[in-house]
Amino acid sequence: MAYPSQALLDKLATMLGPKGFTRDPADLAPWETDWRGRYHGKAAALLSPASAEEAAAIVRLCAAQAVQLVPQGGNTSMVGGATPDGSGSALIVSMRRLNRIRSLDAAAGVAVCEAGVILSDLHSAALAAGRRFPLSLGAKGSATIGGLVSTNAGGTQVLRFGPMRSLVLGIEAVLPDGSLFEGLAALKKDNRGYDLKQLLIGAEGTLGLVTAASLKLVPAIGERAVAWIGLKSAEAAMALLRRLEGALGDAVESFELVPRSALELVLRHVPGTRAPLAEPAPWNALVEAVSPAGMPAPKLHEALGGALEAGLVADAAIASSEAQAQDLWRLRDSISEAEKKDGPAAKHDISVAVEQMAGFMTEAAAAVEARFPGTRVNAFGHLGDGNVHFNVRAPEGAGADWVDGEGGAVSAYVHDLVTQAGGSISAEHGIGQMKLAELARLGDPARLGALRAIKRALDPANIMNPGKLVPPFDLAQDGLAQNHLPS
Ligand code: 2HG
Ligand code: ZN
Repeated sequence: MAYPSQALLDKLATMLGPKGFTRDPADLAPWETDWRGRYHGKAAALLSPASAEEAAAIVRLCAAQAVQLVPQGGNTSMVGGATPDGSGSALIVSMRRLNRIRSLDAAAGVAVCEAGVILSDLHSAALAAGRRFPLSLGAKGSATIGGLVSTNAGGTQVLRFGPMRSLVLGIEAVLPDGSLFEGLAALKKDNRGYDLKQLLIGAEGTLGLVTAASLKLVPAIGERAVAWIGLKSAEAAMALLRRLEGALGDAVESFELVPRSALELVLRHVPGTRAPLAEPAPWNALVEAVSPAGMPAPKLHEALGGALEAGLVADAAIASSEAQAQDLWRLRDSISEAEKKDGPAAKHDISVAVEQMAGFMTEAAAAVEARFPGTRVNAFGHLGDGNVHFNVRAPEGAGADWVDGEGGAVSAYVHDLVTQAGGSISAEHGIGQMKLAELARLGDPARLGALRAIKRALDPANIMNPGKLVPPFDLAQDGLAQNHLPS
């Protein structure tokens, strides 16, 4: 790790101009803390390149002096993945000025977007062209394409079209030596060896700076049907999903599980929301089924009617207008925010095999609440992907320090259970800083060895997003000893 010299800072300031370079503490402050307010860092400057060439020039200059760079998009990481350490030596590279949609070919179904394009802007542009970019998540108004690629983001629409990895057709990125990898061509077939594009997806900026991506667009929706369904158990939710898939096939695009506790948090903390069902149900599913333009509306009503008769469903509300559909989605998309407002929680983003998840959740919730009295499991999310946010709320009245105290023991316990079940401790949020120690503790040696070898090979000086994703090689001797594990 090296502090940038005054000469380097001067050179960067001249190259990037006032719009692209600042050291003003007021400009830096919002980007030195993650959105959950858990990680607080310090940067020597904030760099905002306006082109891939400027980004490459930044990396070349910094690589020459082993100055570390922290790439940043919308700063919506759930795991401190875009926050610098506290040393004040790193430079934040904001990709937000690189925000052009370079091209959008509706017929081919490809959009080439720069890293700073905001997800909801891509949604609008695709719609205007009669297409759709299917990936969506609560933070769509601020999350950027570069961050979504770099974290292989998931979200609420993964069921049919997969996570970011299945939607990225090509990538342009600056590698840690400052060379520009020009891989935007949307080739369907390409067997020139190791797939650098796939390595960069989900690399959390540790192998390079993604400057643009070619993304897959899918047919626009003709009609969508959105329903909020009350259920007795998580197991019943899983059975309902399989039943709906049987009846509607891949028209079922979302199937989100919401426990009563999560809905109550939203109703308590998010103004303008109201309960979707007359009687609160212990579990709820938010389902969206779509049909392409010109096709009859999805047969969600009929399928739900059958499930109701079979006793699988307790109650259901089907949105009868687009405004109602949006209100139902708002309930789901606000859970994170409501949980944060309510108080401290130990957050877990876990996955197990899809068919195991309902049983796992039920057993793990009982085990956690018995072992840590007063805690309240709030597990919600992407049941159809085998991925839930198994968050554990602190006992009533606990302070923010609970997360790093007992919360740490809770997390270790949850992660042990998930690992024993053959699952993952990070299904969609990534490792960042938050899960680094847990990945080191629980990652199998082959996986950790390969992660480290790849990082070492592509970024030997460890300048790209240090202290994230790759657990330290050897704390005593290695450059990565500068990692900052959560205290
Ligand atoms: C979601 O699915 C996000 O809402 C955030 O991935 C989950 O806050 C969380 O734990
Ligand atoms: Zn999620």
